[in-house]
Amino acid sequence: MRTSATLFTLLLALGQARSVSGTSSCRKSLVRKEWRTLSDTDKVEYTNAVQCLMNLPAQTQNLYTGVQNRFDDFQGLHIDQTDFIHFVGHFQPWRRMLVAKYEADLRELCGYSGAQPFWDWTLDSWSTDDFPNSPVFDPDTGFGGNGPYIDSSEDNSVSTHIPGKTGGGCITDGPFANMSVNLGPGYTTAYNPRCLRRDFAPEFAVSNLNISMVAWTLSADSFAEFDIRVQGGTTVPEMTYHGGGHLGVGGDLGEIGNVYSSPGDPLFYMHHANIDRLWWLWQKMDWRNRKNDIAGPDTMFAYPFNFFGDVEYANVTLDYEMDFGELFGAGSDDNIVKVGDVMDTKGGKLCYTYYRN
Ligand SMILES: *[C@@H]1O[C@H](CO)[C@@H](O)[C@H](O)[C@H]1NC(C)=O
Ligand SMILES: *[C@@H]1O[C@H](CO)[C@@H](O)[C@H](O)[C@H]1NC(C)=O
Ligand SMILES: *[C@@H]1O[C@H](CO)[C@@H](O)[C@H](O)[C@H]1NC(C)=O
Ligand SMILES: [Cu+2]
Repeated sequence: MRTSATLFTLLLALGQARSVSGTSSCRKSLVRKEWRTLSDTDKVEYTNAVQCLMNLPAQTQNLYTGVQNRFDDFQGLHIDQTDFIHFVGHFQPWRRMLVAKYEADLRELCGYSGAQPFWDWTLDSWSTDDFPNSPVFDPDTGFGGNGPYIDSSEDNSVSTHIPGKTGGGCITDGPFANMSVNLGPGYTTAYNPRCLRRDFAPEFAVSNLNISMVAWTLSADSFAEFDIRVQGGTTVPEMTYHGGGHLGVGGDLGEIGNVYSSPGDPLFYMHHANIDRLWWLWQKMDWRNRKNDIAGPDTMFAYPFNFFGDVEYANVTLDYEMDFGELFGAGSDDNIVKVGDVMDTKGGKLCYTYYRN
């Protein structure tokens, strides 16, 4: 990887993003900020709002039997859709809409006054000592930390063993220490209440979430290539920053490392807001050409993600209709969102931007 050249590209991108302004009917956009730039009061307002979602009635019981609350609706949808939203061209668009809906619910249902924050994990990935000390894991002004160590090296239920994992048990501090993860693990939306587990893997995190990984990803010159870099592969050495966030925190046993039930950890939304920010940043580096650049298959593990052989597919286009179950209300037309509706964070169905800290 040509680190100096790609870092230069990144700096150039940060400069250019400054001059981009909004369009259409989105005049006063929400500005999403990095977690550590929020005041302690704002941080607690956010985690309180997430707890509020966990205390509001579920709306998708018809589809996912185990959902107990509004937070679970999002997890249920992700579990149900997992095999249609990974290693596809709408991987990033689907999550862009999911996070925007989560943000809207925090504001509209729970009175949260801010924007969805993001976790820029590069700031915690200079060394393996930095990672577990991220402000994001702070027990008082964050999401709490790791679980106690559990040896999972012989655990056959673990699909991908992450080297250097350091936890695995229920988290013991922070606002989510006593939360109930209600669905999963894996492909089930039956009610299965349990604690939230984390299993930090600092070495894996540092090697996938560092600034050169980001610079390399952003140096892709087409969405097709960018998206391949973001999604990475399915084995440990092939993983990149998307897997880095999930498995750097989730390790072998953590909920956020489960490809189906990962949104059971509230950090999912902090990680995916950052993934979304980097897509936004990549788009802003050449907005004219990239605001409509989309690629990739409509079917999981089809070209170019055909790791397990060829799969029949069509390419995703701006007219591709993404499925949100009943997240936007039973029978609502809003549950179908076209890729083209989410290409611009300040247009179509969206109205937010990112603060460059
Ligand atoms: C979680 O519950 C235990 C037992 O009820 C309690 O001692 C602990 O303080 C609680 N922790 C948090 C963060 O709420
Ligand atoms: C940063 O990430 C790259 C992969 O993109 C990796 O090769 C390199 O070893 C990482 N640096 C550190 C210090 O882990
Ligand atoms: C999908 O797009 C790629 C890249 O343009 C192209 O090579 C491939 O043939 C397309 N596949 C289909 C099924 O149209
Ligand atoms: Cu993810």
